[in-house]
Amino acid sequence: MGIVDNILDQIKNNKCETDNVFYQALEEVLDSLKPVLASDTRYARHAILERLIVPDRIVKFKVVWMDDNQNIQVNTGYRVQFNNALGPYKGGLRFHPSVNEGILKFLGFEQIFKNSLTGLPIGGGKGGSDFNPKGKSDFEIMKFCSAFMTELHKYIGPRIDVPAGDIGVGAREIGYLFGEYKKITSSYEGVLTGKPFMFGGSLMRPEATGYGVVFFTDEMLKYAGKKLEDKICCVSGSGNVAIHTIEKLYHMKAKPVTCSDSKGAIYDARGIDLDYLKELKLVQRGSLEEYAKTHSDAIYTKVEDYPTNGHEVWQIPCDYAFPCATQNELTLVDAQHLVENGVVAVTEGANMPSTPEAIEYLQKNNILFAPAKAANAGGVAVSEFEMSQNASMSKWTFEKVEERLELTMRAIFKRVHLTASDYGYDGNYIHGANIAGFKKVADAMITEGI
Ligand code: NDP
Ligand code: 2IT
Repeated sequence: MGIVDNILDQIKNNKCETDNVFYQALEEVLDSLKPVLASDTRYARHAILERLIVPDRIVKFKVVWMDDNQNIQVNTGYRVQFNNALGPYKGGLRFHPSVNEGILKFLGFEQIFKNSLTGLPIGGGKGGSDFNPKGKSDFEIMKFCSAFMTELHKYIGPRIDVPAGDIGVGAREIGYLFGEYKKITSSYEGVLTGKPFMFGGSLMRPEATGYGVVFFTDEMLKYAGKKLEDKICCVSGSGNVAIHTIEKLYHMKAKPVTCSDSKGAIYDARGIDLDYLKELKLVQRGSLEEYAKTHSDAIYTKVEDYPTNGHEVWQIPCDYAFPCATQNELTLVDAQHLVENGVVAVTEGANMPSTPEAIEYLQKNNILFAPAKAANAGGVAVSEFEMSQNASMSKWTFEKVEERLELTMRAIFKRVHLTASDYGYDGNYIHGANIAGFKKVADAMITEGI
């Protein structure tokens, strides 16, 4: 039995149920690394895998806050500081009732390799809470964020750990978190990214993940002699990543025809009405059901219990598919529908949105597949640009940020493509991303000693 199988076996025997997604992420990365470990014995000698799969630390804390009815509420907060070989821990905060340690370990683990792929000096981390922002007043969001930061501030800092947004955490939440950090520490510093522009946020951070997803796809398609122009695209989700993926697809003259939320999916054959979608989801924080009421040609399908159900988006014939909502939302059945309907490429905007069975099926059918840790790295890349701007007390223009984001995403594609080829995995961008991301972190760990 090889080292990888040994490690996976040990973890499998000891894992609890919430570790399922973490194990899924581990299994994929470690599988990719087999040839690297076989050809370079330094990694085994320095026990790199054994060290890499255990977070440096997990901070877990109680968050007590008062709701608008003056009831006291108790939630759990976490920060998983996974690996800082390449730079300060860096990664988002997720506020969603499903959040637990296993989900944050999976996200933190993925973040190590994603951040390494950007070529920027950032390590991997993730955090969040089981707090549900849905239906809460602005004041309640503020109270929760303040209470969360009362504990979190002890563990973060611009050279220690720099959180940002993720599901349920956008500029509003980051603003309240920053305000509380400043109050407690009396320090005005770039300790969070995704801040509103007026107090240190980078231009284009809100758009960065979605725009980056499309730049990456464009580069991948170019290599394959294909293009985005005039092509039908199916996108899932209707949050930060989905909306800005749709926006950049329009810039590239493609036609996005779907989006979804936790309650249902929209198919608008004329192309998603982006201005309306932004107003509905980002300003009013409403449900997509409203879209169908105001767009008589659009088809709305109600969904119970997303993402266990809710696969309508993947039944619409399209050239390119962009899962941008949450983990494991694109299953084997969805992959079968996509292939039957002639899909050419799938790009992951969300983190680990495709199940292993779906990926295997897509790859067997020669569908171009762009894995999340490479394709959605644009968000964290612009977060690092925000850290740079904060450190030098400067502001970059929109054009400068976009130019650097585009260069970064196209460079990530090339690195992933070349690495896949170097290891005999031509066109397998999962292996390419895992190996390229790993090698930089592992080499740094060796050089830094134990
Ligand atoms: P948002 O909170 O802005 O949007 C999430 C979207 O997914 C919403 O439309 C939400 O529906 C929908 N959704 C449906 N089901 C679920 C579910 N079970 N759990 C969570 N959301 C669900 O999040 P983001 O757009 O920021 O994040 C989407 C994905 O992209 C996540 O996987 C995240 O980790 C990843 N990502 C985010 C980055 C960022 O910069 N924000 C960077 C890189 C990756 P509803 O509107 O009903 O809530
Ligand atoms: O998954 C991700 O890359 C993010 N949520 C963004 C992290 C960041 O630090 O900007």
